[in-house]
Amino acid sequence: MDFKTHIQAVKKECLLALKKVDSVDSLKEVEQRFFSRKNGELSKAMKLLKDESGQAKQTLGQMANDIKKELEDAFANKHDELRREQMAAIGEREAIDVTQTLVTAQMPGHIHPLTQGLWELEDVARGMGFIVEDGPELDSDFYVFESLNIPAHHPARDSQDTFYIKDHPNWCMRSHVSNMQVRLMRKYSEKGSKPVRAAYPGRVFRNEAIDATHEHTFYQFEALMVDREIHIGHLVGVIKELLKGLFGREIEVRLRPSYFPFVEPGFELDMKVDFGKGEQWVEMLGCGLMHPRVLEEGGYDPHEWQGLAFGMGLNRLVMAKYGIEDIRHFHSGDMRFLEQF
Ligand code: FA5
Repeated sequence: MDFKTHIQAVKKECLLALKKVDSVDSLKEVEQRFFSRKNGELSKAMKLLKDESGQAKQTLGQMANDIKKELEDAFANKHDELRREQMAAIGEREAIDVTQTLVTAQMPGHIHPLTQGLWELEDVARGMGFIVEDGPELDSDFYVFESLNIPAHHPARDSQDTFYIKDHPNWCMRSHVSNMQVRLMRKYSEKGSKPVRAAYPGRVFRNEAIDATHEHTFYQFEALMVDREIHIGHLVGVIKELLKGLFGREIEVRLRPSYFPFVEPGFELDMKVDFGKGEQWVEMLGCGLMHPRVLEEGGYDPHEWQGLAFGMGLNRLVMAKYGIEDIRHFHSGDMRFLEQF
């Protein structure tokens, strides 16, 4: 077969194969079959050119180049055509019907159970004359630990291990909202000591082994009072009033002596609750009378002033209120859980 007949046969065959192509993958296969430098049909045909000579060789060479160019264009067009089809299919598949009724209009959102509990507690606290304050989640080691009688290497740091900022050892995610104690007292004592009643709820963080009652990120509701005559009666009274407001009934509690470096004496308060597996005593909060050194840090003379403080685990209170058996439900994003509140 002479060169001319051969290359024209290859062209015909190639155009026929191209016609049958229906996907980018099969296009690649055909391209490989004809254009592969090593053993493509076209390259093989081109090699026959060397048997020709003189003027004929030049004319045939020109013709071969034209055919090659024509086939390349045909491939490019086919490729565009396939891409367009592909995009149209995606458009069809992922179309958004902007005229469709808004789904959210039929499924209004509602307030998260933790926020509901928080707002209820805030209401009761305001009713007792407490101002509600907000504080930083990322804070200095001073406010989270030092100012609360917890120097570096104090064992109390182990139970409140938290998340530190790389290259900034003096900053951490607060492990309790007690980081507000000295900050708040300083604010109130700045222009001469005055009595304080403040609540300061918020999110806290701990390097914690997670289980049904422990999260690494949870909420606390803390409050403090500073005045000239504060005693444990006030402490228990305020706590019981808050619990009564949240639960809508008198709550049975038990106070156990405990140790927090920033109070003296210190206690833990347990509540009898049913998380769905029968009643049991569960630790709900830490509390106590303010340590003289903390009062002093806050700008109050401990010989004249006294204070109380208590920090409750908001997640656990809300669990107790609704009989929620696992703390991990709160941040699960599971609608079956959330829709119950
Ligand atoms: C504190 O955080 C103290 N700042 C509380 C305090 C305030 C004491 C003022 C004295 C005066 P504690 O680590 O025990 O204490 O935590 C307080 C409450 O937060 C616990 O009683 C519990 O209800 C809740 N809690 C603690 N760790 C977790 C956790 N990992 N997940 C969920 N709730 C927790």
